[in-house]
Amino acid sequence: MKLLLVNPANKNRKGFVIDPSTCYMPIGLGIVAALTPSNWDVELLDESFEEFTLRSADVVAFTGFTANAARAYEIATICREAGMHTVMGGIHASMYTGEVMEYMDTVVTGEAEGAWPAFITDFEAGETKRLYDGGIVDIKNVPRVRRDIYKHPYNYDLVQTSRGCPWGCEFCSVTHMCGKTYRERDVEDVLNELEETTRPIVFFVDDNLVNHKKGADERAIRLFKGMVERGMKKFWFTQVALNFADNDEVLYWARKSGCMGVLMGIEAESPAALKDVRKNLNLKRGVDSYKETFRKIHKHGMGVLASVMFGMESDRKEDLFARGNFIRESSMDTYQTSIVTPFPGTILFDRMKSLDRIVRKNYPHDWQLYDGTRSVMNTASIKPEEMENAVYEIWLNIYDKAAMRRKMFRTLWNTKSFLTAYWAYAANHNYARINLEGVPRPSVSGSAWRVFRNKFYLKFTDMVLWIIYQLVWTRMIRKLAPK
Ligand code: B12
Ligand code: SF4
Repeated sequence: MKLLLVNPANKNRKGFVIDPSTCYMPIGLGIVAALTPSNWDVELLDESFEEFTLRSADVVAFTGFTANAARAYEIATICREAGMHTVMGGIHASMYTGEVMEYMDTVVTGEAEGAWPAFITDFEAGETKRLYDGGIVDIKNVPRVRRDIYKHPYNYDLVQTSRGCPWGCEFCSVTHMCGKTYRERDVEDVLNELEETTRPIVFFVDDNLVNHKKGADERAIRLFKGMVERGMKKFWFTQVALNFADNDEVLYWARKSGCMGVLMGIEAESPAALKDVRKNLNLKRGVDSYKETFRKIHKHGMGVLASVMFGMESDRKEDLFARGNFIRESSMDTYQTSIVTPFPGTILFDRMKSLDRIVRKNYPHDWQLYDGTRSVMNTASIKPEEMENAVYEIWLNIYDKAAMRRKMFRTLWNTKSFLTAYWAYAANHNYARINLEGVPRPSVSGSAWRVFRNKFYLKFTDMVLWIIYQLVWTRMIRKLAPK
């Protein structure tokens, strides 16, 4: 039997597939592969690297973010016509199941561990069902990701150490999809899986690696110490919340084990905007706590990758620009920015739907716009087109080459780490490429002297960065890669 795993890519968003540093391995499919009996032949086709072409298989199984759903349906239609059995699982299939059933022979909701073995048994017996629900499984039953399927040149290895989040922010699907309870994998098992990874950089895809459960700090320290004790020479980054900076020992071991930086859901600098999206985690600590949190992380040599959103209910146009200024002026090192989007399965989606505020709803076609770079709903005072224009202007400003370079020098000053500064700078470039769909251009307007100075400054720092890249970064990554 042959199983073809497909990670579909939204063809209208080049930014996400511009180069390997913006493409991530779909580890949900690596788990599906691990759950598939060894007598099956398994192949992964990741459209981030390679466009789909028809090939033979008994089962074609898709994963998919909402933004990629329409593309999955396109490919599934071709495969069904060729007589193959199509299945879809993952976030969109779990949150908008009815629609997915129209395009697939079988739909799997929830976690693969709870459903895939039953699907395989039924398929082999020739009696598959239309729907399987994997639910939320006991974390002990999660197998290690089957990594031999990843043949494409991914820059990072993805590893998940926990699932679930109780906070239920309005724009986020995690609480609905992964449950309200933090489920943590055994640290030794995670360390063993880390030893199977082959790339020098690891991304821990937990929603909060150091969560709010009792004992979370100790668990994190055990994990980081374990990496050091086992001599793993990895660099890593992950997602955390403001509490990450509370414990100096966590910060110390995080850095010692190779942490370059952490992604934090900052979302906004204004309490009103945080209240709009129910970001209670940040409201509880207060927006004034950001500065000190960033300082503590910097003190240990790590960078802050802040996730920031535009287009909350109370945002007026001037508030969007004020948020842009906050990004530039605050000491955050990298910024992942997006427009608030009502993803299916979120509280926001249900609220906007009941208020009839969603304007881009010609589904499945319009799902392509649901990737955080487009505005798909009316907020209290801003229409989608106006929102997109304003945010694009902000992007040109914050992802301007000189602005990113200034940030890089500030990161260097704050963290005293070349590596962190370079990582933060490269990550900003990635977000610039994703949002602006290309390499950011330097802004060179103003007086003749200003233009000359800016051009000289950019040329000079381009050269310095090229030397650092060649002499330090590339060499180090090569040295860390397994022989
Ligand atoms: C890591 C991650 C990323 C990585 C991508 C990694 C990758 N290649 O998949 C990066 C950083 C690139 C990313 C980007 C974005 N992300 Co993201 N991301 C995540 C995160 C934190 C973890 C995903 C993960 O790998 N989990 C671990 C694996 C094991 O879980 P899984 O994929 O869900 O798979 C399990 C089940 O779903 C199921 N399953 C999955 N596929 C299949 C297939 C079959 C056949 C079967 C049977 C089962 C099955 O079984 C698996 C094992 O239990 C999730 C949050 C979360 N906790 O889910 C958000 C999440 C998926 N991201 C989200 C969003 C919105 C985005 C962005 C739009 C953000 C932005 N503005 O830039 C972009 C979109 C990228 C794109 N290409 O379009 C949303 C998706 C909402 C939606 N409905 O689409 C999520 C849910 C977070 C949220 N806020 O709600 N993301
Ligand atoms: S945004 Fe973060 S804290 Fe809020 S529900 Fe999602 S994962 Fe939890």
